[in-house]
Amino acid sequence: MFKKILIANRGEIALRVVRACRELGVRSVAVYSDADAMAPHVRAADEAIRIGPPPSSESYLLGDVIVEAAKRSGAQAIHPGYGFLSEREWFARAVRGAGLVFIGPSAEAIGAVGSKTAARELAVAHDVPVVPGTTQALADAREAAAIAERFGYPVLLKAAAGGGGKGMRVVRAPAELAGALDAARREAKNAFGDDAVYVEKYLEGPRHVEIQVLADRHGTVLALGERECSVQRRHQKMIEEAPSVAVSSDLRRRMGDAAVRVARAAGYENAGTCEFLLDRDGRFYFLEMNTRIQVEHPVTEFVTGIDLVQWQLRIASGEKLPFDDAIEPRGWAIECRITSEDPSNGFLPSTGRIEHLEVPGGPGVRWDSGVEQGSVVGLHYDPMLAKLVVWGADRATAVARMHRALLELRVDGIETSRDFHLRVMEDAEFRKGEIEIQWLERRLPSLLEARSSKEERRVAAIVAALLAERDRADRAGGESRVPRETGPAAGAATGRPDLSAWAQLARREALRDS
Ligand code: MV4
Repeated sequence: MFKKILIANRGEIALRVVRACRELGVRSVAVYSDADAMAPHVRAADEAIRIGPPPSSESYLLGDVIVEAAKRSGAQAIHPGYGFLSEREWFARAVRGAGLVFIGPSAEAIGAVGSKTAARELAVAHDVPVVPGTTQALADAREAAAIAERFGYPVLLKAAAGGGGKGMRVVRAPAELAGALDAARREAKNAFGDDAVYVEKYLEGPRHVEIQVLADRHGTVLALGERECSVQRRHQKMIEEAPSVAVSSDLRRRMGDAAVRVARAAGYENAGTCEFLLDRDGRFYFLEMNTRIQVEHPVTEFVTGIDLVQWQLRIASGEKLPFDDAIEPRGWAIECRITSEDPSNGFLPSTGRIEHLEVPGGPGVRWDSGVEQGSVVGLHYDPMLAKLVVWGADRATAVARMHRALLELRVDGIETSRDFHLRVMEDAEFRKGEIEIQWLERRLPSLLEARSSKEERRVAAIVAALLAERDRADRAGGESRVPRETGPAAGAATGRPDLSAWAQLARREALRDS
């Protein structure tokens, strides 16, 4: 095992890697930008090195600076986390070139599945189903029309270099094709510097299901089951779970075999994920392979009992995977991504200081966070503050536990996605597992106007009771135990806080039937 590694990331994933290091007796070196000088991941690591000013482009994305920091610190390996440099082929090569170990797949394996069309061709060559379509870049609208005719409308134009839904256009009729092709090309050119676009048949309302893979350098490639990631908005996942209600043992085995074939064909080593679309008839289609540890890896850890980040380090140091059989999930895990976004305001990023933080705990609860009370949340990095992950014996138990854990969570000072997640946990369709990739966007309006959660009503009832107590005390001419200075500043002019607006709201909320 390594004696010391450098973690080329920040926030919750950097802290997650520090924890794995400590359990393995490996020394950890954090890197940080000026915005993160006091961050939890920096204090948690054994050593820390400043790499630049707050913008990622001048800090966490500077591969050379990070490799230099690793060499200077005496680290033997670099863990890239997710995002930033984690899937850059050139970075994996630069790390190796500096005589260090990249904790992830080889540069060649990243290259083999890095482009959408390359991964698609690899899959086809190894009997892994893909959505019907082509891989060749379209020459012009005439060729696009001919191919669309062959597969039938609706079709989806996709950027070959694509990712995150950029350069994608649904085309429902021939008349829309030329315009959509221009738009897809322009977007692809802007985002990836490559305007190659190809055609697939468009699938309506599939689920997004992915398979976790672990591969060592001794020829063992394992599929560790699926994650259901359909609850997403604009290609940002909000909630993930393992297993998926839509995946039987038999389907799990077939999807796992397909993922293992892709990983083997790519010469894959370390942790990776194969993404699939799963249609209503249980047919699955390979989309792409992610060559990093993913945000949602804890749900797989909960249901398999396997520490994926520890295994990333073990594999990179040459250990052999000791498991060989197909692993069946035990129980159910759900993750909510707690972000500094305001769901009632179009998910606008919210910034400021976390004035007060109460973190959930108790049975089956995991809180992976890169922030703490007092942290200042700005706009330089991803809005994900923390991942709240729970485990339960079955899905209903896990949903109830997530609801309870969200009730325990309190973040003051910035807006977060917490209330939105509470409402999803209360939603009848979600509770039945009736979700697909368009579910959230379709249901968002009704989720946001859903009546306030039970907890809000409880708080309101308490406020109403306190106010009633004060009114009684006023009438009796006595001194109330409810202090007046806790009210809003509305009464500043009179010197007496005016609580009437709160009182009205509280009574209305408290009188709603539960
Ligand atoms: C699709 C599709 C429907 N039909 N391909 C979106 C990003 C990229 N990774 C692939 N994506 C999709 N490809 C065909 N032929 C629908 C999506 C899609 C999607 C996929 C996974 C997770 C979220 C999604 C949200 C919208 C569309």
